[in-house]
Amino acid sequence: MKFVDYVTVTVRSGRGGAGVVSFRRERFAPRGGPDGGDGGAGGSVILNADFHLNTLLDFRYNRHHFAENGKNGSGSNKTGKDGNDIVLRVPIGTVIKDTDSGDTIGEILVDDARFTLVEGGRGGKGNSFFKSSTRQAPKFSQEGEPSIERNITLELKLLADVGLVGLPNAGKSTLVATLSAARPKIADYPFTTLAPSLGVVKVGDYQSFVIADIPGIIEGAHEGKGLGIRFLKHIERNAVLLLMIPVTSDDSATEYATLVNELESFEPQLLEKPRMIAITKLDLIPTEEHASQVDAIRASIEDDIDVFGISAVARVGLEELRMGLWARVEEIRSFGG
Ligand SMILES: Nc1nc2c(ncn2[C@@H]2O[C@H](COP(=O)(O)OP(=O)(O)OP(=O)(O)O)[C@@H](O)[C@H]2O)c(=O)[nH]1
Ligand SMILES: [Mg+2]
Repeated sequence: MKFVDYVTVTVRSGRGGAGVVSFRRERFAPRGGPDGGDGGAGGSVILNADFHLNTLLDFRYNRHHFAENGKNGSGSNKTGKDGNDIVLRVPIGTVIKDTDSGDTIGEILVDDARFTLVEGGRGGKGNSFFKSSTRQAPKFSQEGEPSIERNITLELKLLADVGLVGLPNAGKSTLVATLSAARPKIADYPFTTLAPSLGVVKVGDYQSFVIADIPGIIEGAHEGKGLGIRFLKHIERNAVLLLMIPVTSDDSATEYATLVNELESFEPQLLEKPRMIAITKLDLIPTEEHASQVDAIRASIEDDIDVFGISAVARVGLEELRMGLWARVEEIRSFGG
């Protein structure tokens, strides 16, 4: 399955129905007053945020979204039926652009937010609308407004404070499942996670930060191998990257260098984000070796950054990691990184 975080669609509003020219017919008054009804409004195409969603994949298979036209009015002052709107569900964090101008026209930030892409055309007025004291029998009516067509690009930008970076199987999803109420899929094969998802990590009673589970990153990711790295550019600018390396790695310093190199080759600015390291799966080595092993890895890594030892399964080091991430997130929130 291919994950989609970027899609272009064509949307079209419904045209307004026409107003009509009609005159009342009564049994004893062959030519009554004007009674042509108005046309109905055309349907709009509207985006609606849904927090359950985390991909734009559905749009890949369905690129044309044309709302219904309004129906024409009819005699006896009957207004035509409005065309139905099309409501497209999108994940939170979707950025909306006009494809042809390249301008950003909106952003979906909260659940249930709505954004109208193209407004349905208004219905035209029937001839009864144009009746006045000086014009008793207007013989004209209005057309409905035409439909509007627009090419729209949707881009998913994750709003996360912390992005998890690691080779497949590093334990990213397990950490998200342990720290938050999110329940990403976890399995002992690579590329279990195919699309990013978010989890909210609580800090005390009133505060929280958002952690993004991302597909694994592999060597060559910046050239398009694997899935994960392309999502990083959609993460909020001021996010902390948590690089995750299992304690069982043959060579954690090299694994760290690989991850850093992929980040840099893909987008040098990613290295300007603050980063930290979590050595995962500590339960796979004896407890008495935890501290010394983490120290040894810390010493082998050239950068001077925070290194946390954790086991999501045995619940080791999670509080320290949570508070360490929070301290950084808070700093960035108050001082903008
Ligand atoms: N022993 C042990 N196993 C763990 C721990 N954390 C994760 N695992 C196991 O490691 C395997 C991979 O875990 P995931 O959380 O799916 O790894 P991931 O980094 O999200 O992997 P991808 O989504 O494929 O990139 C699973 O079998 C987990 O049960 C841990 O703390 N200890
Ligand atoms: Mg995963």
